[in-house]
Amino acid sequence: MAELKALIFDVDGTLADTEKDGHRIAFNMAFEQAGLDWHWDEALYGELLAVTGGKERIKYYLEKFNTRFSKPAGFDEFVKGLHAAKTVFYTQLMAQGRIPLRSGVARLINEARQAGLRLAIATTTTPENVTALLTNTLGAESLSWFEVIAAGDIVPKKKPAPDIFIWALAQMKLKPEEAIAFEDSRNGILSSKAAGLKTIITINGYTAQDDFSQAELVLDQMGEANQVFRVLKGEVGHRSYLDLGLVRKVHQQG
Ligand code: XBP
Ligand code: MG
Repeated sequence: MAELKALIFDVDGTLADTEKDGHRIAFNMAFEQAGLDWHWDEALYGELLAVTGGKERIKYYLEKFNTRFSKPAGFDEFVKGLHAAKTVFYTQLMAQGRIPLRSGVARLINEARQAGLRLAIATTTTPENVTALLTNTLGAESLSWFEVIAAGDIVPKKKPAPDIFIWALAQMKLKPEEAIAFEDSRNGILSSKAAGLKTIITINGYTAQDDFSQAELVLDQMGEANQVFRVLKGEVGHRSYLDLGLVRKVHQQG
């Protein structure tokens, strides 16, 4: 078994619960600003999460849930404009410190840094959103902790395609067996597994019912010493939260 050299993190849903109270709100603010009567409530947004990428999600909404909207000339530019406005609103929400990191995330990242492991991010979200989340949670210096931040349109095919993880691995000159992925969703695990990565899942409200049969470990959260995790799949021995020792154990298995 190869030695574990790097941890590769998804962002939305994994590092922080950004979808319901972050992205969704920012989309709605952009729609309102543009004078559109579209509103994505929590339930509809859950359905829209089937498609990753904000621009792609807007198009999916119009194809499947709002077919009566007549597309303006220059439709792609219209969607791009809406999405750019959404990104501005989203980064403003992050600057207000609205969304904390999920339990255990900061601790695990620090453990990994202390152990000399390499860190990367592989996400479909826009790069500015990653910068905003990290800066407003771990501090601006945390951006330099991640050797690679693979995000947004850097690869044309977003998750569930494996491209973003493959791109991150190539940048780091690592084989998939030398890293492990952290994900929260079905699209995420389809992507990480197709890139050949062992994967640890932390579920959230939108992804609790997803099929994670391919995952090595499925938890409700990473947890802390005083915040015990619930194990939905996998072997954790005596542990009650996800520490680096357990990550290494999962990496070594099978
Ligand atoms: C994240 C996404 C993104 C965000 C919105 O998926 O699907 O589309 O919801 O980001 P994952 P943008 O966690 O699997 O990477 O609007 O910036 O695209
Ligand atoms: Mg995610």
